[in-house]
Amino acid sequence: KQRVFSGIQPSGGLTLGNYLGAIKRFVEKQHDGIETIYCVVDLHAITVWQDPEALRKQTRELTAGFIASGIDPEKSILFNQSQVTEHAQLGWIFNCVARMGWMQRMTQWKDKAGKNAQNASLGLFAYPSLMAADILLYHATEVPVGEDQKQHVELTRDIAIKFNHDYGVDFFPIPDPVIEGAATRVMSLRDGTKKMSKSDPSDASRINMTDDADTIAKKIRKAKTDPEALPSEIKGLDDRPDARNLVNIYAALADQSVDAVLAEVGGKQFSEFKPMLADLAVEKLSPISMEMQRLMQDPAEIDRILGRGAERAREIAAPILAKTYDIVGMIRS
Ligand code: AQP
Repeated sequence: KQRVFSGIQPSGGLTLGNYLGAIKRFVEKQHDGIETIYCVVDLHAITVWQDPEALRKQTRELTAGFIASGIDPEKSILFNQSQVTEHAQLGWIFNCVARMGWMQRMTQWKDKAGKNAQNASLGLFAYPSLMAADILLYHATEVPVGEDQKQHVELTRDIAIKFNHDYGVDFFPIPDPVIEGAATRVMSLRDGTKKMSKSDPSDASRINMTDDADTIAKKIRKAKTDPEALPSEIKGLDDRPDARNLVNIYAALADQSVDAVLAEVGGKQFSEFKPMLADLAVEKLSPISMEMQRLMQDPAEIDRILGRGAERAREIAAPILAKTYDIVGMIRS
């Protein structure tokens, strides 16, 4: 059976990058015959310090964002990672399988730890090993992610292969990253060469899923562009990262190909294109943000949904962890 797993960190508010690169595609995976498991990865979030109250709020807000975007907690399993302790348990086993050198090569580690790696948490270094546990704990076969997470899914494959090899078993399936659509890498509105990110200190660099219509329009109006008109063909976007980013966002929001968008808007100036993009963004995002606000008024209900999701997740995870312990040689009496 096809089983999809993916997660998002409650390390800040949801961005348009998370929505287009991840959540919107998670929703598209909810079909008959596919089991979809989506996780608010709070254990990952604390690899960088989080204020406890803010973490709780962000966890609920992200859950509301999933539901408001169309994740149905009946069809999909939706939960927060720390409520299913098997994630941390399998993560430990994988810490003993993965190699230091593998982690050191991860670009996200290098970006986030920067020059001050000695002061980064050990958790941040081991992040990909816990992520491998998240995926393999469900024997998931597909992992929809944005471009920036591809390397981590590849490392998950390496961990599964090494575990199977070291213990002479064929236990963990080798999952595939699924990176598709026009917005696998949404860039900062202030710098088209940098990823749009929840933790970017500049709020103008991103569109938050909770931004109101005026804020969205203002951020798009102020987005960095170049003075040229829009091209009518994709190759005209080469070396124009800011222009390319806005066209990609438009295409993803409109569910059109970049070619189709350029056929329509080629030759227009940004002064004309930006209001079109702002209108489209408001049209698509406002209903989601309004629904998020409505859901956030009942935090107890959100917690109940997460608790129920965790129960369902554990039904799959517990036997897989138990079998892993057996393979490794742990006594369970
Ligand atoms: N800019 C982006 N474009 C496309 N996809 C993106 N994703 C994140 N940013 C973009 C995808 O969203 C999912 C969840 O990401 P995450 O929360 O696990 O962490 P991240 O990739 O580190 O995202 P952020 O927003 O940049 O968070 P911070 O600032 O905390 O590091 C993933 O599938 C990711 O690819």
